Amino acid sequence: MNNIEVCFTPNNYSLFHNNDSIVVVIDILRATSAICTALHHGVKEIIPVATVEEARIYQSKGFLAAAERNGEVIEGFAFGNSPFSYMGDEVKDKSIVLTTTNGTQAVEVARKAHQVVIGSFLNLDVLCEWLSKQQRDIILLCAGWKNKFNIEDTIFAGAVAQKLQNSGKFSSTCDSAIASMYLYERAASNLFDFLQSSSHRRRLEKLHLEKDIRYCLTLNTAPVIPVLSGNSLIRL
Ligand code: 3SL
Repeated sequence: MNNIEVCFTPNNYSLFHNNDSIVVVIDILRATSAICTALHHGVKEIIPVATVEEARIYQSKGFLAAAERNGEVIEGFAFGNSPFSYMGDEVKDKSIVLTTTNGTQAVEVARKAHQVVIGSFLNLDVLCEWLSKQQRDIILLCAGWKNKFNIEDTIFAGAVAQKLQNSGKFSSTCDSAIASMYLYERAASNLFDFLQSSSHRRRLEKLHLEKDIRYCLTLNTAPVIPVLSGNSLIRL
């Protein structure tokens, strides 16, 4: 029986790290949803970087680069974090450097794990099916918001934890995993409504990004598993 744990914020990750575990990085609104969308729509690789400065260095070497902070595109970059920016012919077969407020920071802290994969509602079933065959402990790492807890990442962690437990191959004595599953059970029938008063839904709505929120909460529309290979996230 393998173990599932949920880490609510990147700054707690050192308490969970284990060289043998698979880490699933989760930033539902919107980084990990954008990454799944990109690889599903034919982007060759996403190179996640922690800082805008690193993204600018890649950009100066000719890379296509995307940068977001606080939900907005940083001046001088082609685009930010909207999944809709990663669907067209202009990004197909391209390598894209990406930095975001929380999602790419979470990838950074997990780099030394046995394997790092990306989770979102857009790849929920295919991800769970793959995880259930790996015979490894799983850490579900929520990107949160600037190292604070957030609801949407936790709900997704609960969805994965519940599916893995139902496979009969995993168990959990981790209170954050148990709490995540309770939250998912309450939210599952209408994710968008459940998030009505959540901080990031409100933040993105102020930026007129309701369409992005609704898309990021759809199930299984980008059924790929992005995996960290060297410095790049590629399709498994
Ligand atoms: O924090 C992140 O990585 C982003 O997903 C935040 S936002 O949705 O672009 O505001």
